[in-house]
Amino acid sequence: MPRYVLGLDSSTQSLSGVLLDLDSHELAGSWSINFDEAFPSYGTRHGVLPADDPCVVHSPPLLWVEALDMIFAAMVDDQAPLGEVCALSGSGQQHGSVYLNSTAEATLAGLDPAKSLKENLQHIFSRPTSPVWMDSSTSTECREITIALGGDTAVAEATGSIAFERFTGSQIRKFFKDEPDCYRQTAEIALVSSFMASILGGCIAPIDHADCAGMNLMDIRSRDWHDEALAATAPDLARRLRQPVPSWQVAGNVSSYFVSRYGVSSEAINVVWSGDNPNSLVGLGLVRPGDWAISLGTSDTLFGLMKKCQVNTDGEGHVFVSPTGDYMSLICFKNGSLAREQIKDAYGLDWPGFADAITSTPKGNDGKIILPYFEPEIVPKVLVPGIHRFGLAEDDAAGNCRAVVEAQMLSMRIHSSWMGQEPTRIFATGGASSNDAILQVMADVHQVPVVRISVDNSAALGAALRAAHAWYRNDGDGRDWSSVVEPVLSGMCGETISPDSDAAGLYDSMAEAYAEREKLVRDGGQE
Ligand code: ADP
Ligand code: XUL
Repeated sequence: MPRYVLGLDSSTQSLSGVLLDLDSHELAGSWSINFDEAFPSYGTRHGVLPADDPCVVHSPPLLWVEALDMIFAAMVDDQAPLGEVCALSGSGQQHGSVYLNSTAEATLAGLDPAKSLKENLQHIFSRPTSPVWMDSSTSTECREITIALGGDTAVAEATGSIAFERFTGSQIRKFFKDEPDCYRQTAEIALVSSFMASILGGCIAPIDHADCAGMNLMDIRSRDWHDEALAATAPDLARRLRQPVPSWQVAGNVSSYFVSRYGVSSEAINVVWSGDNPNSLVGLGLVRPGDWAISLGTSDTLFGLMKKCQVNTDGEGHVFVSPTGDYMSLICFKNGSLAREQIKDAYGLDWPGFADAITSTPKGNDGKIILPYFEPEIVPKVLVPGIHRFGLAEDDAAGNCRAVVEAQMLSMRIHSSWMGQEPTRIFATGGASSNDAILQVMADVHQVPVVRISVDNSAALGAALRAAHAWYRNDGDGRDWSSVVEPVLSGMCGETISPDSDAAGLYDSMAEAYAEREKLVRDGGQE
């Protein structure tokens, strides 16, 4: 009998699902529900509620509940083989939190298949909205937590990241301060991931180590709640949180609600959900230390698997636990495609023209450098936008094209060194990864092979692969991570771009030169 695993992805704007055939290693179907389009009555825009204060960004969790019914109904409409699903798991947008009252546990255990999930669950919330990762209204609370724990370095060493506004700890603190009565009525605090897993399993599902690392509340090394962080956040917090668990933990079987209503196999195991970035790590096949991915999207994001826990105390990156049980980094560079596009457009080029310009110029660009902060930059932290050229004329079109891409790759190299782990290979994904010239610069600057990979929804696929891994593990089949992910992902990998080893020394010196220029600009010096 064929066996399938289901991976769901509850993201900011949509709920998606992929069904993976474990025997053929092929995708058997994919579905997606766009929140704004499917549920206009909630009034969300791009999945979040409009607010007077632009720093306050919440979503209604009941919308996610309704979407879960809708996606299962869509799968049934398409005659997806839900009766042959042996395991399921999911991905939630990281950091967002859901607040449940004391009726939640019993209500989840007694879901009535004759009613919709919305009808079943509408009274379980102690807070009708959930702050999500786009919320930046908690600077005061971040400061309070940081002071209580002894400064940025102490918070990062303890929890894997300095206190960030979108991380769950400061969000919980703000809720406790602003709405103490509602906080008092909160029996359980879930992340988006554990909330959705709780519905699927019909019980309160624990938070997995990987997503838990985005809360500023877990001891990143012991993977238990950090008592002082809990105390600095809100009173009696420990009793509102379950013990965090490894990402391969099975949270029971799927709830009978989904068995009766949608025909999901009653034997299907519900593997704890995780955050979108940890899931994407697996969905892109990063299961060995030294495996990195660089996503060249609107912003550029670098994430990598690390064996050892190294933290960054300057706020330039995060350390999460990886779903494999190792660690992972996440670093976000804002001026990604945004900057490449500005340069391309400034010289009237299209993408092939931009690529030709890069290949027509020498590696290292004869020492010409640009610092392309078209927008304020996250890494390194640059608040005032500005374009800074060194030895590079503004009318040198080709020089500027190479300079912007070299700058981005050098910046990634410099600002990932805190990981203490060199990459052994880099998977390139996102819109700009179709550009060979850009990937060649990436390979040359990092001096490792770059593999182009194209995965439609790496978070949902990662969730399906985690479900598969947990299912094999549960079944006594000692299959390692590589043998779970590689048969599925090999078909999604394109060609490998090899580094030019002759350019190694050149980029070592250029990294130093670039870092000096960056320091000069950040210190307010002149080019
Ligand atoms: P996101 O998911 O972050 O919105 P994508 O991963 O879809 O973004 O990437 C979109 C970006 O890819 C576009 O903004 C564009 O600048 C860039 N892009 C598309 N094609 C190319 C190309 N051939 N070379 C370089 N960049 C490209
Ligand atoms: C990561 C972050 C986002 C969210 C939503 O720290 O805030 O990537 O996970 O995608």
